[in-house]
Amino acid sequence: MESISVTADSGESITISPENMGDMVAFMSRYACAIMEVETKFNVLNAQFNASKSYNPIDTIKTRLKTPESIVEKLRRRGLPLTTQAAEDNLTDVAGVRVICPFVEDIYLLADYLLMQDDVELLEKKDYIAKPKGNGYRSLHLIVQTPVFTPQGKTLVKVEIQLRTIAMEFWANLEHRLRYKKGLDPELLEDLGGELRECADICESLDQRMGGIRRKIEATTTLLDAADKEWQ
Ligand code: 0O2
Repeated sequence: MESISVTADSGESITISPENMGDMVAFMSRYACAIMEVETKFNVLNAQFNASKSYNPIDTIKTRLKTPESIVEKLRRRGLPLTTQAAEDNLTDVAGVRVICPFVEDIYLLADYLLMQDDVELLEKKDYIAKPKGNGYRSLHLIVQTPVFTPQGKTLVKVEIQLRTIAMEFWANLEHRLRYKKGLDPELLEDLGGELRECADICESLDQRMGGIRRKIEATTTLLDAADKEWQ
């Protein structure tokens, strides 16, 4: 087997020798498996809510495994050794799971039920819904650790989970495009940033109003259900 070269967007590259290749493959595979574990946990929660309440708190789940190129870039940026051990010890976003929910309440409900599970350990929580970022970004971020069973035994693997509503996802995707757009006129960049800030407020107010409507519908449904039962 020949050495392979991994080149980051910045142009910097590292060469992975055949001896280290197995280590790299095992490393990536552990994170891919941790993504599967966490994604399954959310799918199971969604199925259980569907069975007990005829309601799906999850609209979509997206997953992403960081590429070796961006792992190298992040390690270099932080001045860390370019090793899988350094990545394991210092990077929390090699495995990413994004859960998109219809309503804000669903986000906290899912986070609570996930963290109740005894094989999920919360390492860090950033609530950008309670405290949005200056640019308007909102989402709930959890860094968790969960076991992955390999032929060599059990390893604990970190996964970054982002929970957000459909409106937050819509906003974040557009803002992400702006953030990575190269060569934009600074004045236009500032204008668009300002517009996005306003859109973030609109998204927040939309999430609140939609949640309010849903609560009213549910209260009515419960009353109607009770009335239906009386006539059976
Ligand atoms: P990408 O391209 O989506 O992967 P760290 O993750 O350790 O580097 P940080 O900034 O403390 O550092 O983590 P944080 O705030 O939890 O953000 C991690 C990820 O959340 C980001 O990953 C984005 O996916 C998302 N995010 C955070 N802030 C914003 C924001 O202002 N706008 C958008 N659109 N997304 C955001 P990456 O690696 O930055 O980007």
